[in-house]
Amino acid sequence: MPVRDGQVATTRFAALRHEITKPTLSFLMEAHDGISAKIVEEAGFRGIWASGLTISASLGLRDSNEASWTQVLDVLEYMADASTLPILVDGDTGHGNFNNVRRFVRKLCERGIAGVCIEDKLFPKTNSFLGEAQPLADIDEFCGRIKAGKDSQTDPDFTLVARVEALISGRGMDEAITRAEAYHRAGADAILIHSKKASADEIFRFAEIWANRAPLIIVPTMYYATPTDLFRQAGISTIIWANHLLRSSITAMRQTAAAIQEDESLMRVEGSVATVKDIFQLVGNAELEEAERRYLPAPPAVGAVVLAAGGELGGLPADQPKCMVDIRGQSLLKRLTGTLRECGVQDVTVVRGYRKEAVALPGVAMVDNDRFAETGEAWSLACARNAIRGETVVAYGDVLFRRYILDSLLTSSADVVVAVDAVASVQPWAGKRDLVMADRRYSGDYLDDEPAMLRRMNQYIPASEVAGEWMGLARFSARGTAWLQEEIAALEAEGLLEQADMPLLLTRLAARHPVRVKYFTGHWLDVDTMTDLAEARNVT
Ligand code: SPV
Ligand code: MG
Repeated sequence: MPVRDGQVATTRFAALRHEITKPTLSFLMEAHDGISAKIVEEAGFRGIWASGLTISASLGLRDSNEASWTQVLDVLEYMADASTLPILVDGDTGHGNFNNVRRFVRKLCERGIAGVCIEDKLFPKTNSFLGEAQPLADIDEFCGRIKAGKDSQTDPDFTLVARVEALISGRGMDEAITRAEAYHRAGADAILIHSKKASADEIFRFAEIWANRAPLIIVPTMYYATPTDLFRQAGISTIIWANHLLRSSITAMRQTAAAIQEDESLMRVEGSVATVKDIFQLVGNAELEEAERRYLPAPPAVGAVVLAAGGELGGLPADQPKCMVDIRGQSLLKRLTGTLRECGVQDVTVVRGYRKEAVALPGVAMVDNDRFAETGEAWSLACARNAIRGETVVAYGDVLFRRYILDSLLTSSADVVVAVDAVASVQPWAGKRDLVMADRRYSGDYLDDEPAMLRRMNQYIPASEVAGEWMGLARFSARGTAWLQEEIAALEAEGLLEQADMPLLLTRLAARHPVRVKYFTGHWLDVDTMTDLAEARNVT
């Protein structure tokens, strides 16, 4: 339950009542839909003003009861769902006579709307800042609306605010006070005294005469320049900032629309608008992901085998195995398994060999290739045979890559797919071992999604034929994994398993089965030298 000023408000009704009745000044911030309600809460406000003007305007309507009261109720439901704050709704005139107020209040209570403000005008209302001398309701009739509203609330803490329009309608201070007194006697929990003057003088005069007989609420839209401390000193209970989120969004939307229309491009606006990620965060996508894990059947687990038996990184002190080098506070292996896990690959098996006692990571299974000095990668992979089942990722233990690269392999429909850096085909490739020849080279398009198939992988591909460099990352579907097991068995039967490397294994696989090449352009590296290590420390 929210703790407010040391007190525990057990409901939103109680929370609003507390805001309005507590001795210090409170603030309600305007919202008009679910997302603006969230933004009010995010900003730290303790209550929301659901403005009639801005809810109407956000629907493209005038503040003249063009939206029906049930349509307003629907908007309120979104707002209440989107935020935990109490909402005081602008109930206009109550949408009719006492009978309409009764039904409105009951429905508000049902939907957890903490309070309503009704104004002493006639249905259909007109915004207070339009025209002069708008007709006011008969005092007794309006008192009937107040009583009916109070008699209909189903929560004892529901707040009914009576709004006095006498000053705006030019009826003078005496009538304003008379009306406020009558409304208070009729049961209103607070009085909203409204003014459209640029100076707050009449508000201060009213507050002085009123002398806090009931909490006093104000809306300084027109007398915005008055320092807030003066309202504090005048004993005002609550200030409503009545329309500023809608107004600021109109300004922002106009600027963005004009820039895009003019430029026929998003470049100018991209840096200044909220990110899509921000939207996901605001509407709580993280909660949905967690709920999916709780309620959806778990997808078949994806495993990974990381080949980390190989030797030390030249130049590193203390014979450190390559996968354990420190990249800004985390071992390379920890970063690699972290990326795997972020992509949903939980069961990670590491094949270690060189300085195996130094290779350890909690929650990661270790398999040893004790013959690492005289065997190759295929042998290491075969050491982890038992972990190669179902969908499996195979990765070198010295690579780092951006998460989207693995995400894209995991969502591929191919049974075997290898990540290939196409930029490597235009870079100096001499000395690189895992060069790729494919049936189609990278098109150069940002989104190259056309399938390409692996033909060969080794260090002898002629420069003119190189399609790129394998990043040391491959994904096998359950079927692809079975092919991989068959190929390991075939190498073994032919006496080649001890010396085979991954390029040979993948080339043989590609001769029998489709092996898809997925092109990327950078965003990965393998750590072979101290220079690579320095680069890894920079980019990760
Ligand atoms: C609203 O926000 O809809 C109000 C305040 O009623 S005002 O527009 O000032 O009348
Ligand atoms: Mg209004």
